[in-house]
Amino acid sequence: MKTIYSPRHKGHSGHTELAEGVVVPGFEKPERAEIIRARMEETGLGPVVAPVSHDLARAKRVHDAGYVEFLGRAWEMWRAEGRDAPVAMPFVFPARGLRADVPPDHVDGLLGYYSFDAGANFVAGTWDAIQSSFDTALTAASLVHSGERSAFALCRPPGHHAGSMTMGGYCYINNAAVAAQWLLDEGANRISILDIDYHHGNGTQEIFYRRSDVQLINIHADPKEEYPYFLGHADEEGEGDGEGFNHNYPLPFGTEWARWCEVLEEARAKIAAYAPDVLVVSLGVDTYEGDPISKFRLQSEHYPQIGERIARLNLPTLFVMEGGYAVEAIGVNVVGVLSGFEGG
Ligand code: SP5
Ligand code: ZN
Repeated sequence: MKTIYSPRHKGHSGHTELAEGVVVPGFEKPERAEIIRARMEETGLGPVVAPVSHDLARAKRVHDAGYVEFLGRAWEMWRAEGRDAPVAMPFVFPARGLRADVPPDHVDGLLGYYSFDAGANFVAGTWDAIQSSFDTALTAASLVHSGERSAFALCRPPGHHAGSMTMGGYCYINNAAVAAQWLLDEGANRISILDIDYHHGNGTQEIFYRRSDVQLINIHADPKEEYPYFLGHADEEGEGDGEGFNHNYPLPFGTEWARWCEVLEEARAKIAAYAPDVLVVSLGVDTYEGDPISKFRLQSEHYPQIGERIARLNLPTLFVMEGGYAVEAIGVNVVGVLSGFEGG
């Protein structure tokens, strides 16, 4: 299996986030991708290759055009205010009772207008990293489209929290959604997205909620007690044409392999019944017991078993990197899934 990777992700570093009332270094940091790449090379599972540049028009197939353009301008607008702060972050949001239909002109207003939380911040290299992550997803998608059984998009920053016009949760462009749309535009009829990140993929759900050409399955911590709190309940089944094509499996804190795996089997049955042309896996390993921000209890030995079970669907499969913050184990866990898939 080829891994698509670009060192340009490293420009997105040095940012901070709010956690438990304190500004702390971002959990979503460059070491994550570097450790995964090193592990991939060490295990010899396949070559690591650079992405090919793609037109941002492909991002605008699932994102608002003004939103994508703002992502490209945010850092220079921040600098134009004469600020020295190395991190641009929002602090005001168009929540209930405020107008969400008029984009402001000022960068502080725009950062909040296009965000659902304060978790997607900008430093000087962020936009370049976002573009490389987008290119990585589409380059991997094109490998699968041209007949490879699988590919791994080592995307950083991740994407599944990014909605059609909202960033948040470390995500800006929704790489899995952009890849799924690209595959449809290139001739696929149906795509399944299996999101196994610990957090609900609210952005991907929002993007495809009214569509029947993308089946979305999410296995995640119950939003009643975990981030992103405001989407991911079991009764969200899709709307309009999308009715019945969205499946959420919220699970409690402390969920262990036995239960998680039962749910994976339900997900596999749903995917098999839908019979997609391609399976896109939003691959987060923040389900790991040692994850610093998460509360499931999967162990490293379980990740190859996830890969094996996904492989048994016997579908062209695109893995897209999402979360996972236990850097000491992230390489073993991610490459565990991929090697389980290759062996299965
Ligand atoms: C892609 C992805 O996995 N995004 C996750 C975004 C989670 N944002 C909220 C993090 C809350 C962190 N709480 C810190 C607890 C430390 N003990
Ligand atoms: Zn996550």
